Amino acid sequence: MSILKDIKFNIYNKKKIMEQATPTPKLHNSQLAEIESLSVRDTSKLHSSSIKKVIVTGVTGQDGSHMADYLLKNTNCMVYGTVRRLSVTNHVNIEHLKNEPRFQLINLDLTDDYSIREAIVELKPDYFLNFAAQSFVDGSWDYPIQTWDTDATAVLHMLESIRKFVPNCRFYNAGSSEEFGDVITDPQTEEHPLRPQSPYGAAKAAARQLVRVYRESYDLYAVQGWLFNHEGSRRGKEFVTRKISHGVAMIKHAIEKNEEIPVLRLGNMDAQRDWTDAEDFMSGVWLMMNQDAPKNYVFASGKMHTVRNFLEETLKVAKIDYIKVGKDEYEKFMIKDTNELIVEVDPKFYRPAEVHKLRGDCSLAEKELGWKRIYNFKSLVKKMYSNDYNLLK
Ligand code: NAP
Ligand code: G4F
Repeated sequence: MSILKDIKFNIYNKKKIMEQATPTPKLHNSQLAEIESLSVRDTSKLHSSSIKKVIVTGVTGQDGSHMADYLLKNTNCMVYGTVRRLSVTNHVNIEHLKNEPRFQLINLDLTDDYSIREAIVELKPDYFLNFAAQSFVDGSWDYPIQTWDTDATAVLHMLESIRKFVPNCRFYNAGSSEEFGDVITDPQTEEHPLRPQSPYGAAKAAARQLVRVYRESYDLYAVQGWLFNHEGSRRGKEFVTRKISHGVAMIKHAIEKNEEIPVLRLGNMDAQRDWTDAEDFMSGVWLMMNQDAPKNYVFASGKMHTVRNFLEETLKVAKIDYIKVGKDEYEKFMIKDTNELIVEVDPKFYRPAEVHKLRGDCSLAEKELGWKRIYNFKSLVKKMYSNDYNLLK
């Protein structure tokens, strides 16, 4: 068995090997609630050359944390997750990795190009997976410039440093179905034109062009997948699926405790999305990063549901019998027996411009990468609701 295989199966050997691979400095021990992040100034001697180094930006977020889990489980890579300084740290999605010897946090802020360059120059990664972004579409109208800086300009800084200092490093940027925006065919394939409808979609589309230009100009392995909406228990609570799973779990607890019911307020119930379990996408991204030649793919479920469908499925899983009245901004859901209000539309959640429907065609990824999904819409709803219900207990 190679020493790399030992890492996976033998705790004693794992520690021993990582002492060789990462002599200094050590992660903080389990007394601490959070993992201490290091300046890359301190990490230049953290690895042996035989172990591949992967930088995962946005590791505190949904996808970055799942990607770290995927890599630690399925590869022998050393994973460097990036974090930025916040007044109150938010390591809940990576809490379980605090004693993992192949996982190290480093500091990187998308708005600080020096920190991007330092990470690349000092670590000389084999892969750079960029999941960090201002990822909330609605928020991109509130913070259009910050969204552009983080979702487009920062990508340019990454590409520049990679081409100058580590041209063999494989680069992934997290692209989005929001780039398709105002869609003209259904479902959308890799051939669909970019018609973004939000500052967020426009920034991701610009980043895509930069990735292409750098790939073609400098022969970099640089790609940007089109990932359709993906969700799960690590999703931020402002996104509609988690807002629903959390909101319905709150309603269920209130019913069970005979307390006042917290009304869930939503925006456009008719919007349609192609929702996949986020865990299913990690293998797709990694497959995309390990082909003979770089190529962009669509990742999706191929199924489309309205926001209303997601809500109704969640109410069903929660075993809440309801009646529905009204239309558009007057649409309301009430408990069947008591007529108590549980959900209503609030136009304040409508967007300045809406992407009305998105559905991806992932047949190319299935055919060329052999990518497969495990979960479906119903299992996703069940997982998200159960997680929130149990968290609230
Ligand atoms: P997320 O949960 O919002 O995570 C975003 C990550 O970016 C967080 O770790 C956040 O750090 C980090 N970040 C934000 N601003 C930063 C800054 N200035 N400097 C450093 N880090 C910063 O998003 P996600 O759902 O995992 O999505 C991951 C990526 O995929 C994003 O690029 C998103 O746009 C894209 N995407 C997502 C979906 C989806 O359905 N989830 C679909 C298509 C594309 P903090 O924790 O410090 O805020
Ligand atoms: O959950 P959402 O905020 O996700 P959205 O806008 O589709 O963006 C997500 O998916 C993109 C991929 O297509 C990613 F690139 C992006 O980073 C993010 O992960 O909203 C989904 C739909 C929208 O049509 C919105 O108008 O739900 C509708 N909606 C209705 N009520 C609501 C609400 N959205 C939110 N966030 N909150 C509501 O109350």
